[in-house]
Amino acid sequence: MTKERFGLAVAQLGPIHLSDSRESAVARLVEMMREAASRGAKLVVFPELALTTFFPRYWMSEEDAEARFFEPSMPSPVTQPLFDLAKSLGIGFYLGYAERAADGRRFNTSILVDDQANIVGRYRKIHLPGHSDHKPEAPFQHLEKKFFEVGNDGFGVWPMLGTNVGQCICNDRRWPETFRVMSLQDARLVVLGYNTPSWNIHWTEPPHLRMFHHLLSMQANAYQNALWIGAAAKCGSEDGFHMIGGSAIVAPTGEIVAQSQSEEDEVIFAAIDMTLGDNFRNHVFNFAKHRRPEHYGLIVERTGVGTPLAPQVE
Ligand code: CDT
Repeated sequence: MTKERFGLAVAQLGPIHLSDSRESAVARLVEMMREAASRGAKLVVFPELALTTFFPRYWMSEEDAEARFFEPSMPSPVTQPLFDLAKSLGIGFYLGYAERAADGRRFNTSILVDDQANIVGRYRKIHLPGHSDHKPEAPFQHLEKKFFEVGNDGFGVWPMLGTNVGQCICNDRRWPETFRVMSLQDARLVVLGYNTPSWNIHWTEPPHLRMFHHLLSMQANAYQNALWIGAAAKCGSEDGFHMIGGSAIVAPTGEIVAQSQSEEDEVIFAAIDMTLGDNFRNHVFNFAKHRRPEHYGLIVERTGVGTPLAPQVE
């Protein structure tokens, strides 16, 4: 592998059922971390909420959810083997989990851990999808707005493993602002985990569009920000509730260089060229030269449509 190449692995998880223990989830992550390291990975990306089933699909009280699915510390006794193995193999990782903070607040969180098992970056999910009320008519719930607060750390980028790594979580990948805020901090690689149900409870959407929009979002954002993206699914049927796979490594060209083939535990790998984005960064997406922030004010002034339009020219 030449000096410029960065070994990136994405470790997709198949289903985690309600009855599965956190220990069994960690054992699966440990096994995939070993495989990632054996294939030359410097960093392995695990999914969103990787230690439990995707519990926001179930109606329950916040207290119940907290007792059953949240981590009050990280590393925790149950995740310590992951940190120990990362250190002994010299590999970094991204991990998503439900965080109960010291002040009692709850977040949908991910961390970046370096090859010495130090937590170097924490991200708390900002674009929380779903609802907070009970929808008994729906086939399942999507209660992220009930169980989690909106993240309060912003979108960060961390120097690690010889490059600049940004992180986000699932629904964030559909929003161009997520990636632009990170690319303005010189992110070269953005990693994320996701749990994307195959059915939309809010409107009828053919399942094939779920995969299309997932890949479209990442391909467009990788290209428009000249960065690499590594995205890890938790997928397959969790107790009868199906979620899409499609874990992928996407290049700054917008091309997919690796994609999972199953809906099970599966490691994908690419030796990625960290110079591949340079042409885009230096030319078509030379931000310093071509961006026009004086015309982008509405991006931060308006949440949505509804305030007055631009004055009409007579
Ligand atoms: N976990 C998560 O954020 N899931 C959402 C489902 C939203 S429905 C469009 C996602 O964006 O995949």
